[in-house]
Amino acid sequence: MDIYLDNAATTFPKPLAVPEAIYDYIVNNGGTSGRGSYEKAILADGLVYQTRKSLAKLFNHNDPKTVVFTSSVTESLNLALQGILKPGDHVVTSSLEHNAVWRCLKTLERDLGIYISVVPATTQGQTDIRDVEAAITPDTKIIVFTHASNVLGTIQPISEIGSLAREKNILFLVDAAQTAGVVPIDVQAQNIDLLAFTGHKSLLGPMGTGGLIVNCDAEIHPLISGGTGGDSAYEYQPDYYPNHLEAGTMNVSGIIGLGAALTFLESEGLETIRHKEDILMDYALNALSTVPGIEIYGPRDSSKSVGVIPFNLEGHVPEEIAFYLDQECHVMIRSGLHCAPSAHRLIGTVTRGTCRIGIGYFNEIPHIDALVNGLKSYLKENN
Ligand code: ALA
Repeated sequence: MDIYLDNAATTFPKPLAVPEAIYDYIVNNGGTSGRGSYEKAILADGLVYQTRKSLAKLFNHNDPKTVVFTSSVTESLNLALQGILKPGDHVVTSSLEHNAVWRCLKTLERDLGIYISVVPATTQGQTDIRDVEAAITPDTKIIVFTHASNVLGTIQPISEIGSLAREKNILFLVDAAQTAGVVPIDVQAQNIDLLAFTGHKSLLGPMGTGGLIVNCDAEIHPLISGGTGGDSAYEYQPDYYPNHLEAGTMNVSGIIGLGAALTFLESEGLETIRHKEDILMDYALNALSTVPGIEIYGPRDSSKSVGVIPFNLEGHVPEEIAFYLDQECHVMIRSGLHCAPSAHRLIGTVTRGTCRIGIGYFNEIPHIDALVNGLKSYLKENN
């Protein structure tokens, strides 16, 4: 039996309703969205709009038209940062950012002349709101924070940062790559102006789907220009949403698959999902601590973290451990830097990396047992 424990990279499996909805659309419909007046195109358009509505409901956003679809959370973050920042603007960010934020900011620093302040964090990845406040300057345009680190799992104080940003009239952009679908998010109550999310992680949808919730009236310059299916004689990108930020034929099949995943999530309930992942996380933390020579990083507390556990075995190379687990035990985990070197700098693993398990809703206790047994047999064979 294959055991998948890399759900922080992408969730697997997906609810069967997801491939079924995609299959049904491709085989029985196939119409484009926003571009045709025939019945199938109107039906496809309705399904896309329904997915916007489900996302707006999930994140308590009041306008489905400002749920903008993108191909990934990386694109959403680039859209927000590149679309808003101007030369001389200052940005406050965390010590835990994924390269989706960090490389984008560094490129804007080099090519546009923005300024970046990085808020310190503890080695468990915890951020103190006073350090966020201290980093703000009169030029701060955006505070961009990951909601939870993809390396350490640590959940960031998003509500407190949101209140601070609102009080100081600064835009607040949240990277919800690791939290959307498992940790409740309320863009209104948490004062989140821009929420970037992906469809293929805890939302349980297909790859190639993601979006940006625009809960503010900041002008966002489009990343790309092109056809929107309407106002075609107008020579620029329309200024109304979602067309302002969506150009080109949409990923209708992916969005319909995401819509089916959202229906599944709603019927299971976020609380049930989070509760199950917390139980698995607590079990995994205990079971892993019985492995000789293991060093586990992060908060080691499911209430402060999403289902991500990074670890090393003293004297062993993470890639070799992950390779052994896959080849000998059919257990899939991720090793390396996880595209987030800043978080590895915090825990002193930037040259070596770590192993990382990512727990998902479809994991069960025997999967954790297989991982722990696999690590113990690796040690027996390699010590
Ligand atoms: N950023 C994803 C991960 O953490 C791909 O694995």
